[in-house]
Amino acid sequence: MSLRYIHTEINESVALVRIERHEVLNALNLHLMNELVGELARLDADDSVRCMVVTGGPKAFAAGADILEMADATVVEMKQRNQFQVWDRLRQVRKPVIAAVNGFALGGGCELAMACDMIVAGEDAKFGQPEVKLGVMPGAGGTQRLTRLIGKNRALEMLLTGRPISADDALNMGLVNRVVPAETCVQEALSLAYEIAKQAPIAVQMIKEAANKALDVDLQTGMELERNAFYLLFATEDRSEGMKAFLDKRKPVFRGR
Ligand code: DAK
Repeated sequence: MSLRYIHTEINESVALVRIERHEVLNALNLHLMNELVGELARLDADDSVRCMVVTGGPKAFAAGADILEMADATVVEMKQRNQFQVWDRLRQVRKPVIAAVNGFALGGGCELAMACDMIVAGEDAKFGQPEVKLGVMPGAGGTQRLTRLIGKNRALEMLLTGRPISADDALNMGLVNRVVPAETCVQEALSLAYEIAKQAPIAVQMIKEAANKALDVDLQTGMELERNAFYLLFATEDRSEGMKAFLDKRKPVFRGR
């Protein structure tokens, strides 16, 4: 099915998902968000895909939610739109998603990048939560994820001034995994994705789930969850293959079973 704002290419078990609404710096309107999350959910269910990369254009990953779409909305209209649902669905994606960010990642765009599991940033990337300048606040996890990732004081400086930070500052604060030349950003994210796609898929998904839980639960609960997931992996064919391949001194062939 062809989508209006989202274009996907699949290569060697990795899906590259491009947001293409460049005329408005990839502003995330409802239609676009529904397409994006629908596409990620579809790829999540596709056995031929093991890892995904989400990217935008050279000038913007995404400059936030579509301000035009929100400008005249009433509380009732905002509530009826139920935008949270689509962001909640994004959290249900089990396979790793890497954001390749060039240019602006502002407001909902920064929240989208943070909703991914890792961020590779081009050296020209700019991250920010400028909602305060519009008289609102982040609505898709900005106050929560940013605080967890970079700490409350630094997060508050960004959230309360609305001032964007550079890719290098984002790296120093732990918001992104690495900073690379802008023109190689997508390729670097794809290389990371290919490396992950070679690992045992069920282990990869369980590691993602456990690491995400680490941010939500106390240490004891997290350790128990990790232990149970660890035991469960002993039921997979990939676990037998991985250990056998090591002992045979050859590369494992993981089938996701
Ligand atoms: N929405 C709509 N259009 C946008 C836009 C946006 N966020 N950002 C840029 N555009 C449009 C501009 O209006 C302009 O359109 P034309 O005038 O050409 O028709 C075109 O993109 C190019 O932008 P500029 O001419 O402004 O380009 P510059 O290089 O001069 O400036 C900029 C780039 C990124 C600094 C500037 O465009 C800018 O400040 N944009 C707005 C950034 C922003 O405030 N973002 C936060 C939006 S609020 C929720 C979930 C999420 C959210 C809310 C609720 N729920 C789950 C309920 C999120 C809220 C937000 O993100």
